[in-house]
Amino acid sequence: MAIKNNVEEFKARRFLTHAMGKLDEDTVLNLVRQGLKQGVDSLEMIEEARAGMEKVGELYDEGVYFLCDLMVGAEIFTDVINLVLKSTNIEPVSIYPPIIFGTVGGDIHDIGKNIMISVLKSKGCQIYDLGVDVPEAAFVEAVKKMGSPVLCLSGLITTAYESMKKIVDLLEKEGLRSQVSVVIGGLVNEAVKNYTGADYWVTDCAKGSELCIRIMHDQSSKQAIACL
Ligand code: B12
Repeated sequence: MAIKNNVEEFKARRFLTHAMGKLDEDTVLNLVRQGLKQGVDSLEMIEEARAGMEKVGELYDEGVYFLCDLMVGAEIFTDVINLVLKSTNIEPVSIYPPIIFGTVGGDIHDIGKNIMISVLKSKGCQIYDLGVDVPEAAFVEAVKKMGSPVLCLSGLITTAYESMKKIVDLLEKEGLRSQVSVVIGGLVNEAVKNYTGADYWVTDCAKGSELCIRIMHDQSSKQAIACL
């Protein structure tokens, strides 16, 4: 039965963010199990846990947490994702070319990338995952080879922005820019989008998957019209 009472629902969500921020693994996993049983939306739970990870990052910044704590956070978050994904069981069946995805050069953060990929797969998309710390040219080669209308770049450290910009410049140089929409995610915002020359920025996996599917759909409609 879904949580009916708004106040209770609100409290449960705050608890998840709070427990994640405190790296309280048992509480986090129990809240997620309970949420799954009660029919709470999986993507919303992921977002609540992600907000807790932001807190972990802030405490690391303030010198309260250390690198090992970031790693513990990453492990708990991965357990959350595994729990949530066990409850969705959809095989990818896509009529579109694969979406190209990767964490850009110099950056090894991949939790967000992997979540986005799992969500997209659960919605029937095919993904070509280039992994982490991917050189700029590899993204451009993949766009050329696969003819995908969507290129997804993940980046969480400031140096990642330079790499994203180089990828967009390289796409331009190779004459591929107009055929592919560049979507960036991770620690990004409007200013980063403008700096890098990307088309869209996203920090929410539900919005990210809707956006990618919409782009693929629009692109294929355009191609169909061009063939008439
Ligand atoms: C976990 C973590 C780590 C783990 C990463 C494990 C892993 N396998 O990814 C470890 C411990 C390895 C790590 C290492 C480092 N980290 Co770190 N890390 C974090 C932390 C706490 C959480 C990141 C995370 O996983 N969040 C949860 C995920 C789900 O959120 P997300 O990535 O934003 O993804 C969501 C959306 O953005 C979206 N998304 C993500 N990508 C994309 C792409 C597309 C196309 C779309 C549509 C959507 C999308 O999908 C997700 C949906 O929920 C952040 C703090 C923070 N505020 O984010 C610091 C943080 C990113 N790390 C930081 C730093 C400094 C480092 C290190 C340099 C530390 C060091 N001294 O070595 C190294 C970096 C090494 C490198 N070269 O990359 C800084 C970066 C600061 C900066 N501005 O440059 C942060 C912000 C911490 C801080 N406040 O100081 N880190």
